[in-house]
Parts: sequence; structure tokens; C-alpha cells
Amino acid sequence: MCGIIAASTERSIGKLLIQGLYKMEYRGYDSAGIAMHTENKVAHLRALGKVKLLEDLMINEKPKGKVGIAHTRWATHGEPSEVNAHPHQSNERIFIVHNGIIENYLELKDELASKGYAFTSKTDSELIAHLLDSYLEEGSSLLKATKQLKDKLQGAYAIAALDHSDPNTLVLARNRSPLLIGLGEDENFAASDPLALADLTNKFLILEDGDVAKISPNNVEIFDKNNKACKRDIQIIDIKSEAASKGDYKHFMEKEIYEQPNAILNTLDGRVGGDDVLENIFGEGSNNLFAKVKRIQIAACGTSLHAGRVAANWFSAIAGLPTQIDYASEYRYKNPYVDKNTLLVTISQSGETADTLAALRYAKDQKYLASLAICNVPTSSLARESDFLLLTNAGPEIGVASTKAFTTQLIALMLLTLSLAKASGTNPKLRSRVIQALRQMPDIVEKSLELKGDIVDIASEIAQQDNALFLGRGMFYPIAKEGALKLKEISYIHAEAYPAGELKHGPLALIDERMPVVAIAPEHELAEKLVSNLEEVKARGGALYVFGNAKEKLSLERGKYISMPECDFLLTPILYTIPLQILSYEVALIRGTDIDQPRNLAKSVTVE
Ligand code: F1P
Repeated sequence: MCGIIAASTERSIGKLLIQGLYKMEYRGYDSAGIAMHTENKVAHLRALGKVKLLEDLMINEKPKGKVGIAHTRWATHGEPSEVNAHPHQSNERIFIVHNGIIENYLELKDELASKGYAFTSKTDSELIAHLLDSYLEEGSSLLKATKQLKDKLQGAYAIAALDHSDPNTLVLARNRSPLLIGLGEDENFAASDPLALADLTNKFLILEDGDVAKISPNNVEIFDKNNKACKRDIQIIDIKSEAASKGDYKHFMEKEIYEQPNAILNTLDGRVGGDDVLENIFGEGSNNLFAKVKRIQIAACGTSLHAGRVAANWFSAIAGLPTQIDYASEYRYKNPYVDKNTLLVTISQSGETADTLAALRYAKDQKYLASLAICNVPTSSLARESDFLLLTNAGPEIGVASTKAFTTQLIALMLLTLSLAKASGTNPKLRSRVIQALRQMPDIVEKSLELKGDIVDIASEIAQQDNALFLGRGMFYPIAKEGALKLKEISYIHAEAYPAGELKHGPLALIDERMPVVAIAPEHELAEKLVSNLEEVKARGGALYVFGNAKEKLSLERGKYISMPECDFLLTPILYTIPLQILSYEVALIRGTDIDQPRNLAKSVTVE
């Protein structure tokens, strides 16, 4: 949800800011802009559309500057347009970029309008520039004005600001939206994501909520929520620059699908040993804690929630623990009943999803045993604010539709299941079986990637339709939901998922020759009933696309059967995810949609 980057240097920064924006386009891509101190004025360029259009504008106008701020936007207040694009300015003096939402913006807007400030945009962000300007009018420096700003603003913000009359300095502020400072040699930077600065530095200071900072080429000063000068520890974050490049792939999503065998290997690395999961992999003391857990509460959004839904089956079947699972956006509004010894588990690729963070913060005041996060970003708020943590180590995921983050979340959740079962001494034999199966997962997933040829055939048929149904039972129902979500996210085909048994309770009315039905049907205790459900589809002329390993049990008139590789039954949800990802990708490719940056979406949803 918007990416910001700022640089205070002794060299020309136009290209560097644009490169940084490209790497953060996953956060939003409806408009982009830049403000840079040049010799005699602040160059201010904004473009409706992707970063490429801003880059073209820069190539035409050729502004030269060493200090500046830039932004790529995902619209919240005000439609995508040039005037609503950041940076916003006040009196040609203050320029700001903002990521987040100012909740009391109407009230502040009125207050500023009564002081004579005219608003040119429909955003909540513009008022930040005017408010800073009003403090400067009263004699404050930009730093002091930014400290004053904190008392006024309610909501989430990461802000970078520059003052026309101070050509070396940038001021930053953070509250509930990510922002970090990158330290260079005689130059300093700031960004929403370290990825944006990966080619410039590996030394970072992560700002905390309430922090204000002032950066110039040779100096960084940070002030905490009480405006006291403070220090933040330097963190070394090495991000290989190839992580942010597509390499030989057409899209990041495609690359990330094919990276999954390796990503899974990385999630397992250092976490399993012999025939069990290693001690305390979720943090010091996690094993002692796990022995007390009697119940699990999961809160997550989107794809991460689907991972949680699969895990709920594992917690109960392997660790004997009941699980309550909620959309993070709903969880805190339902006055959740917290039973004794309940562990709160949050799941998030980015660790910055506003609803998931809000759930964690709400839960901290409830009587949970502890909070535990499954997350892919070590510097994220979720990772830092949770009591216990397992990083999925999947590497940066750039495609907006989550792929490798999901399968590695599932691996991490299986490690959690095994750790919980181990702590209570439950199912030792089963645990050892699953550990062996986990070790084979990278190879089995690799094999499933070879199914692409068969899947392309199905994709060409589904791409012609406007709707699709996905069916699965038990722990494959969340996989069906994930398959449907992937298809709608990137191909814009309307897709829904049902537990197969629910078909006859309504959705069967939708079945005709234009409704493709994708079924996840590995052979297991429910497969025969599932076959009966699929027969119901056949009888009504629906085309069936079945992923399974018992072809002989079903004869298809329309559609196709894809024979899946074998794998331990408990891990099949991970395996069956892969062909569904490939299917969505291939359908979207045929339909010519913007696969890595689907319309209206953003990867890091930092607004509630
Ligand atoms: C949750 C999520 C993703 C989805 C999309 C929007 O993000 O719903 O699952 O792919 O990118 O956000 P997170 O909490 O897992 O970062």
C-alpha cells in the first residue's frame, strides 16, 4: 500500500529513486511521483500510472538533484490521478510522501482550510504538507514541525518530507507503517522496504512507532515517541539483487512458482534434525511454552488465512489441539472469547498487513498464553512485535499473488504442529513419518512443476469462461479456496470454492457447459464420496478438471484428469497447491492480464 523512498546524498539521485520505486511497485502502482532539490527549486514530477511513466517524464525533464523523496501509490482517498499522486506540497515550500491513512483527516482539513490552505487533491495525505507548513509559519524548523505533527495525526503513517529552504535535510516520521533508514558512505536513505535500497546498502536502522528522524548525507538523528534523542541498532540485511529481478522468467509470479522447491528447503533448513523437529525453533523458551498450549487462535488475511485453515486440520489431527480461525479483519470485532492456555498464531507474508497487526495488538491486551507469528519478512512489525516467530525464509516475494510465501507458510505451520505435538509427547511415530516426508517435499514439488504441459491444455479451456468452481474436502477445501483466489486475483475470472459435499446445497444450480469445475481429489478416505459429487457435475454437463492420483475411479466425458505425484497424505495440501498456481498463471497469460500487478490490488495491505 504505497512505497516511499528518500535519499540525501552528494550524487545525482534521479535514477536511484526510480530504481527504488520499481522494486516497491508491488506495494501499489496506480501513480508515482518525485520531489528533488535542484539548483534553484524543488523539481516536482508526478505521473498517473506505473513507475515507467514517471521514469519517462524524468527522461524528458532531466531534473538533477542529490536530495529527494519519491512515492508509488495505491489509492485509498481520491482516485488514481496526477493531482492525487504524491509528493504533495504546500506553498512550494514543503513536499511530502506518505504511506498509510490519516483517520482524522476531515477534521484536520477543515482546520487547515480555515487558516487559508487550499487543497488541490482528494487525498488524506496533502494535509500533512499543509500542517508542516503551518508550523513552519509559526517559526518551527522542519524537524520540530514533524514532532508537532505527531500530536495531531491519528492513524498510520510513514512520512518523508523536505523543506525547500534546507537543501540537504530530509525528515521522516513513522507510526504503524513500515519505514527504515539505510546507511551509506556520506549518504543516507529511507524506504518502506529494504529491498528498495538493496543495491545501495546493507546497513539499516528500523524506525519504531512514534519515531521522527532527520537525515542528511553525513548524519542521522532519531527521536523516539517522547521526542527524546535515541539510537536504533544497526541491522545488517543482505538482499541479493537477483531477488528483485525476473531473470529469464516472464513474470515474478512465474519465477516464484518455480522457486518453491528451494524456498521449501530454506524453510526447513536448521529446523529439523534426525527424526524430529529441533528444539526452540520459534524462539528461546518456545518448547516450554508449547507444553502449556491447549488451544490455538489463528488470525490472518487472504492467502495466509488459507494456510491457517489447512493448519487447523493438522493441529487437531497431529497435536490434538482445537483451533479457532478468523479473518484478521473480523477477529477483534467479535469480542473473542479467550480460553485458558490459548496460543495466538498470526500468519503473514509481509508482516505489515494492517488487519493482522491490529489483531496482534488487540490480542496483546487479552489473556493469551503468548503470540506467535509465521512471517517472511524479518524486519516487519509482525516479526518484531510477536513473542515467538518462525521466519519462512522464502526470499522476497514480488508478485502480488502469493505463491512461494504460501507453500512455505504451510511448511512452517507443519513445523509448528510437530513442535506442539512434541511438547506434549503426542504421536512420536507420526512425527517421525512427517519429518521424513517433509525432507522429500522439495523433490516432490519439483516433480509437480513438470505438469505444466498438461495444465496449459486445461488453461486454454478455462480462459474462455467467465466463472469457475473449485471443489475440495477436508484439508483440501482451503486449497480449493486458494486455487479460486489465485484465479480471480490474476485472471479476473470469477471463481468460488466449495467443500465438495456442499455442491448439492445450492451451487449445483450453476452447473452447465460454461461452468468449469476444478476438483482436488487425492485418494483418501473421502475420495469416494468426492467421486459421487463429481458424478453430479458430470450428469449436468459440467466440464471437470480433476487433480488426483486415482484416475481409474472416475471416467470423464468433458475435461481432463491430471495425475499427481505421490506424497505423504498429510502434506498433500502443499503438493496440490502447485498445479493450481500454474493453472491460474497460464490462464492469466492467455487472457493477457497484468499478472504481477493485478488491477486494484497491492501486495502489502497496510490499511485496515
Ligand atoms: C495477505 C494478502 C496476500 C495476498 C495479497 C494481499 O498478505 O491477502 O495473501 O496475496 O498480496 O494480501 P500477508 O499478510 O500475507 O502479507
